Amino acid sequence: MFVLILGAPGSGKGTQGKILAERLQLPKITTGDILRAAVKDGTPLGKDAKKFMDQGQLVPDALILELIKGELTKPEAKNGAIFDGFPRTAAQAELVDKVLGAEGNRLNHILLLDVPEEEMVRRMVGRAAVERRSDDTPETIKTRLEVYQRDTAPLVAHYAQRGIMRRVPGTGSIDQIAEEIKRIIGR
Ligand code: B4P
Repeated sequence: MFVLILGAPGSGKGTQGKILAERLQLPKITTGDILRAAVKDGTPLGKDAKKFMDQGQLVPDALILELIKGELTKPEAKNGAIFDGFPRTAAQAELVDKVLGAEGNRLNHILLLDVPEEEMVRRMVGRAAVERRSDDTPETIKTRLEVYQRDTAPLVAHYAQRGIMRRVPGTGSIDQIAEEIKRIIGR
């Protein structure tokens, strides 16, 4: 089963993706975590990506597409995975379909976490106080929300046409949202 969790920054993708992956016993592929690890390790990808991440911009597709392809073709993701943080652009969405399709697979569920902007900002500001992520500053949060509207929100219309996208109200407790996701997916 391949599940995509879609949503703006701070909508709870990472949080719900982790719960879902543990429950379904599937790997979770999170481009944000992979990129942050690359930055921490000082790899060439990390060095290139850091500039964009610190400004709240997307890391260019030229750097991301190979990374996604590599993750999707790992043996552990052969029978299913939870995708969190990608696709974020039309080119990434196209690649996901292509790589899954080559193995006779497809996205089975697309969950769109729907959260008002003020709440997302509140969460990211709260996280900044705890985790000190370099992109959780007020200025960068604003840019990330704008970039989401410009580059990623168009994917919502694209996926809605397939009839497998469900809007999940993303406010309420983490457990309530996880229960709603369980109800939608049916397991
Ligand atoms: P991400 O790591 O994907 O960051 P994000 O969009 O902020 O989501 P995240 O998963 O961290 O937060 P969540 O909503 O779960 O990306 C970071 C950067 O990496 C991007 O800006 C970009 O530069 C780059 N990048 C990543 N993927 C890319 C790609 N494919 N292409 C190009 N660039 C890419 O949670 C936010 C907070 O809310 C948490 O503190 C959480 O505890 C809290 N929370 C969650 N649910 C809650 C609830 N119900 N109630 C209260 N708080 C809640």
